[in-house]
Amino acid sequence: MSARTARLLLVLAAFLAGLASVFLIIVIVTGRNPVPVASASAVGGPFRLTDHNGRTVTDQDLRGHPFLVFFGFTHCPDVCPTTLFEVSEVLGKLGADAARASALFITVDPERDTPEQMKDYLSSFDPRLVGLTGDPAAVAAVAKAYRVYVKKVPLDGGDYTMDHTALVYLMDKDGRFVAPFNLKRQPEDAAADLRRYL
Ligand SMILES: [Cu+2]
Repeated sequence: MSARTARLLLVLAAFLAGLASVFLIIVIVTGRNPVPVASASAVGGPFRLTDHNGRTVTDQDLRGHPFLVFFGFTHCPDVCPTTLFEVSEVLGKLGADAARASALFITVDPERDTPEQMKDYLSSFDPRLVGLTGDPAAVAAVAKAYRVYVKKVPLDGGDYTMDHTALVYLMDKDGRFVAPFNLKRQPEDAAADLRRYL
């Protein structure tokens, strides 16, 4: 092997190693919040859960209004609070029109997220946000209907966290899935987008 070929191979090896590490980082980063792909009609469905005031809420109660749905949990370190803050900003920009739309925060951690815990947690966000919880089977069924990935991950010391899909779903007034709702834009733009479905 000539010195030149050896050097080329070395460069190639370094390049591939770099590529592999970049790929690994992408997998690790996205692996925390896998986004399942599903057709529109396959997202959403009937549910019966309990809101943060202890009242029963079903999908039928939401008919006639578009709504946003986000799945998460109150012990979430950053994705959930950031998303709920962004949704709060959109509700703020909707102003009075927010009365004709809903924004749901459905827990993926019913074990810890009791209605009281949800109420306490949501007090930091727009008061129009509705926290929903229920028995584990009911919550698992809703998560499944929305094609939400949920995984309990044990932490050192006996604690645990939840890996979960971090999409916000926009549902229309008939309860049909429209599209993932983009919050990475100006809140007034997101509000204008939501207003089109009122
Ligand atoms: Cu979260």
